[in-house]
Amino acid sequence: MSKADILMTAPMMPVVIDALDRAFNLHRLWEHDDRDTYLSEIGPRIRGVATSTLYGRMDATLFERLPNLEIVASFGVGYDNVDVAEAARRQVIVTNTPDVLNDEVADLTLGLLLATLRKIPQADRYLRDGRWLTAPFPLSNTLRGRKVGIVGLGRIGKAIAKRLEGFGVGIAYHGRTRQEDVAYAYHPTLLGMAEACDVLIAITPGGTATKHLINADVLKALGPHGVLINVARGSVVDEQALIEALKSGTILTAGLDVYDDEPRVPQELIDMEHVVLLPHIASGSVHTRNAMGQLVADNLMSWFDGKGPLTPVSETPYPGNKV
Ligand code: NAP
Ligand code: 8YV
Repeated sequence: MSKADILMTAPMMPVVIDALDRAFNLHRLWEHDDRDTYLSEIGPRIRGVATSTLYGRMDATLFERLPNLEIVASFGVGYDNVDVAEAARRQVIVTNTPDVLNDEVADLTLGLLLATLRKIPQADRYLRDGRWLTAPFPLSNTLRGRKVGIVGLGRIGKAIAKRLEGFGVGIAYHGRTRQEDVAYAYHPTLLGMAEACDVLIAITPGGTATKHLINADVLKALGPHGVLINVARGSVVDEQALIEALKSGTILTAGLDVYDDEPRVPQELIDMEHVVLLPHIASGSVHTRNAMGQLVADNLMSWFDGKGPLTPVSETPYPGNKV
């Protein structure tokens, strides 16, 4: 039987490229300077796409060039890089990489929270600059006595909450629906939760539904002792309002892993000594990225073996899959 033609939109890890090279005719879009001519030539043959949240969007224009597309396997649990409405309209299945990254992202979130409050990167810089030789590092803020509000108590949000339990802090959550099987305090409004908490951790999907969910009003409600941790998507926070809030002392500090226009980060944030900025690394260990990559390959292989997708997203469900 002939192998299916798969398009990879940007370079992925060797685990994915090797697996797909073995099982399919793999076409590497990024190796072609004249993308338009290349797509005209191979587009009609393409039945599957492997794409990533890291590079470009799988948008309506690209769907248009792939008239026989059956499945898009996206690397990452968030899939705001894929126009899922367009995929659904064309009856194309979209898959993501849920669960295999929950613990890694939750570990990093706790690390970022502690780094932000206890000023771990600043203390490291202090020692390297030789400043310890003249005076001890100034005392820091604390996690002690705080109440943490999780914005989005999903798979990763729950893994974060479980870790927070070990730190002995209060835990609350906000989402569109109350979850009957969890004991944490539910806040039907984000404003209400921000008023009741002094740490917010954002871990929702990106996209239009959550755009600027955390805005100037929410930051004001969080207050001058408040800390924002964003490991969701840059779009979830009004970045300009956050910069203003950090400058004016409306909130105390922030720890960010994600930004509006990655990999570009506003100079105003970079210039602030009291915030902690990470380059979108929450799932970025070799172990977890390999597991995510394997799931991309497994979704495509399962589909072309006639066994259906393993992890289709809810907007493009597949009979027999529980999404
Ligand atoms: P999930 O299981 O689908 O959980 C998403 C949560 O967000 C749900 O609890 C949902 O609750 C809530 N939510 C959705 N829309 C909302 C809205 N409009 N307002 C308030 N809450 C909303 O997803 P997950 O696997 O935990 O992943 C969550 C997200 O984390 C991903 O989509 C991605 O954007 C981000 N992420 C980032 C990194 C990183 O490297 N920084 C890594 C992994 C994931 P309701 O349905 O009740 O509203
Ligand atoms: C990855 C992520 O950094 O899974 C997600 O939604 O944001 C991260 O795990 C990203 O997907 C890499 O492309």
